[in-house]
Amino acid sequence: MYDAAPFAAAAPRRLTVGVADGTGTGGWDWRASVAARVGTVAGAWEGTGVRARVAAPRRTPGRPRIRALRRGLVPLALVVLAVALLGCDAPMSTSEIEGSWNKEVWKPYWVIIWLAGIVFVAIMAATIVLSLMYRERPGREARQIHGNTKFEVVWTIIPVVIVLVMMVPTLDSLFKLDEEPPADALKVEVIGHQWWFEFRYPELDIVTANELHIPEGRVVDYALRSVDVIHSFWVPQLAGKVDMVPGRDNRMAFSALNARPEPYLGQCVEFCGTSHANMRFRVFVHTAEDFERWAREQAAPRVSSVSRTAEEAFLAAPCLGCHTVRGTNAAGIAGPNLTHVGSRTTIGSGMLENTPAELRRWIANSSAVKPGSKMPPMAQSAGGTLTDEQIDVIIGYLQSLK
Ligand code: HEC
Ligand SMILES: [Cu+2]
Repeated sequence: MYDAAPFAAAAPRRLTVGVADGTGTGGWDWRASVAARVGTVAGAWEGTGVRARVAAPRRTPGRPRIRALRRGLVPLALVVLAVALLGCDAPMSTSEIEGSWNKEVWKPYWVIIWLAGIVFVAIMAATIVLSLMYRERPGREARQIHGNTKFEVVWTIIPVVIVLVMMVPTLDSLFKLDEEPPADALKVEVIGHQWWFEFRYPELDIVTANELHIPEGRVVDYALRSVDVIHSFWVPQLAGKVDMVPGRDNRMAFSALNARPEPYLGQCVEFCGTSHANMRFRVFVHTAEDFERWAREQAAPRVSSVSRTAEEAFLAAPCLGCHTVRGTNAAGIAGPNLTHVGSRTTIGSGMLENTPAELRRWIANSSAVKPGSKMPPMAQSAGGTLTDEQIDVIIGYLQSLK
């Protein structure tokens, strides 16, 4: 067994170490200091010019207390910072509970935060109190408790109980999140492309991109897919993250709790290539009536009031090979469906505002805006085939596709 006797005997003594420099004041010497720390007897330094003498123990009353306080302050500052950050109005923060998924995840999370908080406070308090109560004192010897069965049992059981208390609500939430959605859930297919999101509503005959619209309070049953590499679906304030894997349907179901005018921000969270960081989307949560109206408009073919000459200019350009505009013979599927592109607030998967100036930047040379974009440059100045005038006409057409 481990024998502490020699150390216990040495403990109460304090070593003051000085260099034999003839002044007798005793300056600091690192070798002596290290030797004293590891308990080397002073004799080992005989003849090296370092003299160590055993001095009467000196009391330094303020020091352990300050050290104990300082030890407590750093974690305390971190906790204060974390709490302050939790309170921020951050659009990409999971601590804003706006979806049924987040609400469920926060149930075990609160239990864990409280338990961790209690453990933290108890350990910090014990550290401070014990280090003051049992600080080094002359003539006092530490009692060895190594191998004490009672203590070993107690500090094995306490963590097991803590983990069990965490496990019950965690499993409960895991099973709830995995439940079959109700039969009247709205079905949405989310399809990941490098680097944009396609949203299909099979029951409503809607295909759109990068801006998802859902009714408040109604469970949406998402089928998550990919046509190329692995992407991941995440709307921090609502739900996530679930991977979108080619050749496989991943599912998730949740409802958004509150309709509001500003969108919830989403983001691909699985590295998927050059413009992964530019693969964003928005989620608009409407009241039931507003959602009905939106769905009716989106399910219709392109608005009939568009200028026919502008439409002809669009259809004569290379766009129709990759884009669909329902009601015309543009039926490409490599890029986002543009049937109602004029009704979107952003283009390029959340990168640019949907304004004529930004559309011009995008159409002229999209990869200058979004590195790696799979839409080739269209302006003659960037190696494409269209003149600035032709692009202007097409922009007018796209803006009219409400
Ligand atoms: C070779 C295929 C291809 C051609 C040709 C093409 N595009 Fe695209 N387009 C894409 C792809 C792919 C995207 C999505 C890029 C991204 O967001 O990463 C896209 C995105 C767009 C967007 C943004 C849509 C949104 O909701 O974010 C617009 C607008 C657009 N294209 C207009 C046009 C116009 C106008 C033309 C013709 C002048 C054209 N495109 C030609 C492939 C193409
Ligand atoms: Cu990605």
